[in-house]
Amino acid sequence: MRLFCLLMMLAGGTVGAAEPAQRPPNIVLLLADDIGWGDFGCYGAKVIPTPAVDRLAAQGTRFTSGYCTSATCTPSRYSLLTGEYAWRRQGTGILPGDATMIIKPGRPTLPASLAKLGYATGVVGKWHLGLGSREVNWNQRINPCPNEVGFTYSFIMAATGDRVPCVFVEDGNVVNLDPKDPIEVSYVKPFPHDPDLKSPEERAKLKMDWSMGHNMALVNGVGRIGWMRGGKSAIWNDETLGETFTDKACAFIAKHKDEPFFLYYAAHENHVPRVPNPIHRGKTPLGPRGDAVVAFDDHVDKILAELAKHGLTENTLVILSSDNGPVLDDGYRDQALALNRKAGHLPAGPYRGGKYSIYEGGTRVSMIARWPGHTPDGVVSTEVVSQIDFAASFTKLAGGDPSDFLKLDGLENSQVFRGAKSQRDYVIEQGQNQIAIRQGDWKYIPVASKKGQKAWRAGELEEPEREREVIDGQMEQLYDLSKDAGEKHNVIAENPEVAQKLRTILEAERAKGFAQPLPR
Ligand code: NG6
Ligand code: CA
Repeated sequence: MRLFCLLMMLAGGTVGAAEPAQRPPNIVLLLADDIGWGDFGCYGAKVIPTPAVDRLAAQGTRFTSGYCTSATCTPSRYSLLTGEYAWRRQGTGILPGDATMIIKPGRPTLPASLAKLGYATGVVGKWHLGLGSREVNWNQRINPCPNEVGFTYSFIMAATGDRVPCVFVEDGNVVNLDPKDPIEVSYVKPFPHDPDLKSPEERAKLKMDWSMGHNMALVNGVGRIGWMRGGKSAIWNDETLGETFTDKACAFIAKHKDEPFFLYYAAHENHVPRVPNPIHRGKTPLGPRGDAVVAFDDHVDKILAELAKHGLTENTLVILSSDNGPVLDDGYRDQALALNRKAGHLPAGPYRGGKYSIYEGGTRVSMIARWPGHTPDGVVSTEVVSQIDFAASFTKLAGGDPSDFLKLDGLENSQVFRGAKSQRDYVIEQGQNQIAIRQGDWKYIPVASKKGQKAWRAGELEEPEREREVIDGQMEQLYDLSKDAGEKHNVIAENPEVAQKLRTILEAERAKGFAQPLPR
């Protein structure tokens, strides 16, 4: 804020009288969890009512080639906040709930860059980038937490809803913790008296049964990954998680309405375990997964209403996207697979694969931008937009110098939100243990590592009729997305020059840094 005031004074403005139009735009990033390209009405969903997201799209620009950087959460969010592709670094895969922080304090990050420009920077929701620098003591202030890497405010869950500890952490402190009932967390072994959730008797008592993993700690009647004990008064309520995050997001907006702010609403509704609030239950024929998308839409509506209430709609760039593609059975028996089949709902739209996958469904996600008077409204754009460029682009929009983010992977692509052509020539997509490249109409996928092939086969559970091609992962693939959006016809034999061109770019990118140790 101080720097912003100074800049305003140098520019001849009077800080106290700053009209919203004179100040740099607020930026609100609404990042869904595991919501696919095809899950919103404006992207073609027929059985999920999403009026708020659809309205946002109608008031702004809806991109059909919007990308997150990775088909799972941790690497995707790492890239979003640092502007560096996660596959360049070891230790950026899906993290347990007791992992140490993988973004080193002092590194340039998107929030730190905006905070330096005087923005209030808040993260509310799912973190999943680790906390602390050694084994976390949940009963003291956790350091580093998001506040040490650029957020001026944080209200988060440490990892995911299916990982312990199931508590909120606000500015580094566990919320509602009773010091007489300290929290202990273990990802190695259960605590004495933990029930065995693999036994039929204990399974029968669960509120939602597990299908894979998720049979360690019992919290609120649901099995989780990892064990915890203590902290009873701090345990969250799964049904109202989304509402709690929304309330905190709205409170952040209200508190900072008179200064520029960046809000990263890291939604969690659609991630397992999907336990929607009863108010959203039954809103779709898809069971908890569809209802969770409705819940997300409802929370988006509330956040947008909060902006409007304070007269901030005009001077706020709202970006809506997702951290990775969709998944149906992600470890709990919530009927998603059967109900989606029955209703004919395609969560990744026309694209193949989903979460974990190297195919388009893994990383091509919703991408909507609204900034009245700047972003063309009611437009559908085919320009390529990637979350890898958010750090550079938002810094530029905030009036800063994006050069920290331009050294390796980021591009200053902010004009794409104003209707200009994208600066991005190609995107690199990351699946489980694999990277691929899309340039223009073409998508090139190299042979997968052994680990990557294994992950591929796991995907088979979900879409047997589409995933059964035996070549998957075991040979190079090239797809012409203009004719074959679903990546079904490998045309590498017919187009060796195209394949060679893309292979060369991808190899050059790998040569710039691949699986290097994290900066420590
Ligand atoms: C997987 C979990 C899945 C989910 C995912 C992370 C099992 C069997 N599967 O390992 O349930 O938690 O990790 O999702 O445990 S993400 O969106 O945060 O990347
Ligand atoms: Ca996710």
